[in-house]
Amino acid sequence: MAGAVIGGQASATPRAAAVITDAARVPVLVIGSGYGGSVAALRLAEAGIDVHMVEMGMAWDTPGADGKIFANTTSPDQRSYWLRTRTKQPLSNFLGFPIDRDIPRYTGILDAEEFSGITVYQGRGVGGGSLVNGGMAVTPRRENFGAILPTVDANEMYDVYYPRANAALGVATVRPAWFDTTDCYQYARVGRKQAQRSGFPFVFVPDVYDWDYMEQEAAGTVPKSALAGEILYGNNYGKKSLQKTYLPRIAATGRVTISPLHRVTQVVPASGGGYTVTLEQLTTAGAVSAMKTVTADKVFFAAGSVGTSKLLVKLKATGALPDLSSEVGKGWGDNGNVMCGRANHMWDPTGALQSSIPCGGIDNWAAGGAFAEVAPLPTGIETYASFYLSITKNPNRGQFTWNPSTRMVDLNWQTAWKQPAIDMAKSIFDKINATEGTIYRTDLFGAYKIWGDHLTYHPLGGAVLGRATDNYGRLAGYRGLYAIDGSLIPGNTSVNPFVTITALAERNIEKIIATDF
Ligand code: FAE
Repeated sequence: MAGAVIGGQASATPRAAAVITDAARVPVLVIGSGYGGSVAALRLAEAGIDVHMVEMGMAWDTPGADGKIFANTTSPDQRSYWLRTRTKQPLSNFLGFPIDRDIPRYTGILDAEEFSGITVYQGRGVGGGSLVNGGMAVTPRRENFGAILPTVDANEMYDVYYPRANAALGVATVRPAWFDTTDCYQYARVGRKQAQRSGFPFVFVPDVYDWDYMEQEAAGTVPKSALAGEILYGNNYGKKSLQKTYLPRIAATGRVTISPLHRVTQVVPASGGGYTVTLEQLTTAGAVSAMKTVTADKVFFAAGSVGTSKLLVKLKATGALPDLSSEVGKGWGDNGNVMCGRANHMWDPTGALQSSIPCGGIDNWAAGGAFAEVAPLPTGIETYASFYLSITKNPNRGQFTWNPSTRMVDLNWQTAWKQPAIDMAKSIFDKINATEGTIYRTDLFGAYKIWGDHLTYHPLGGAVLGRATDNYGRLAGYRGLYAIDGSLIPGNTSVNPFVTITALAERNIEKIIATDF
């Protein structure tokens, strides 16, 4: 299936014209096809440079037996998880009971990657995290930018690169008059009312979901996605993932090939210049069906914060790229993610029908260090629950290190390091509970557990800009190697990260094309 129809079935990714062949010599290899990788590929191709993208996940362009490309959140199947035999749902429990179930092992779309003390959720496939995320597309407040990327010129970002990213991603905000009346945002209106009654500012959160399409879903005139609970395992309609924005533009240049189910394992300097890159071609069962070795003049690491950090730490420690900076692997943060639910009174129902796309949040960053999104609990029944994902100013940072005995990369995070995040979230919800006379839910993350403090959706850092790289993502120690994804950002963006990742990639690639090619 091909052809981009905004709002229509998410099948707009062009089929890879030709997967990369063994012994190929290419000008540019991009590792990963999320935000950073897509920005790099598009701008390089527009500048007349041929690019090969390699992506360890699948293409996500072919419907399954049910006629849909993506599985529904309420009925996970093999498409839902990356090489697991049991689901690992972020909300692990309901009414205290575990809700995970067995599934066939498959190269599914959502990776729940487990490190000590934290599970890091990531998208797998052509489009990276854009395939699984909530589409919340938030530009940080300008006054917070200096703490997010201290070495980057804020004027340039807010005048040029944030607007460029927002336009290319198709960012927009819910229509307030519709928000005020639609059943599917009753939960968010309860969230707004309760925030305001406790004196907290409620703000609309922009998103890349097609809001006109969602209004049509509510009117019953189009197939449902947000209103059918689709989100974590992909949206079949409505969401403008990279499959509907950057990737069709990349295809239109005619200069880019994309090789899905290809995983990079090794990058070493090539004897005649450039870099020799080793790729494993994967089956959908996760087995290696072929090994390929290609040579690239330049390599862009866009495997995401975790993927890029793991590769760089391993390549430095094993002697493949020994001159990489000792900063590689450092400065990793969870964007302060923490989740919780509150139990409302019977006179404050949050609605049986809930749009899976959040559209508003509580901004207490300046006073309490937390920005809390009012998130859905799309169970299909009335739960009287309010649910929140908070992004907080958690100062703790982890480090990736090479473990020679397991030959794997570890992350030294500890669950206790979420305590500052919990305290910052409590600065909002203790007050709301006091005002409303309500309590926290204790049944969503285990039996009698209030805080979802075991996970993050927003891994950031590990190849921090200006430390492991220069101020444009050139990796120290090697000409022609770049990091261009969330690994550049030192652990926190004060809001959801992908707009900042995209805008920073736009800034960096413009400079790199002008000076390095
Ligand atoms: P990313 O999009 O993760 O792309 C990296 C790609 O590289 C992936 O496709 C990998 O499969 C691939 N890869 C990794 N290792 C290799 C390898 N060795 N060889 C080949 N390919 C490889 O990176 N952010 C928001 O701003 N708003 C939201 O609403 C939001 N909701 C989220 C919800 C969920 C459930 C999750 C998991 C994330 C969410 N995020 C959200 C985070 C956002 O998706 C994430 O910050 C970006 O996708 C990161 O972009 P990168 O380009 O860094």
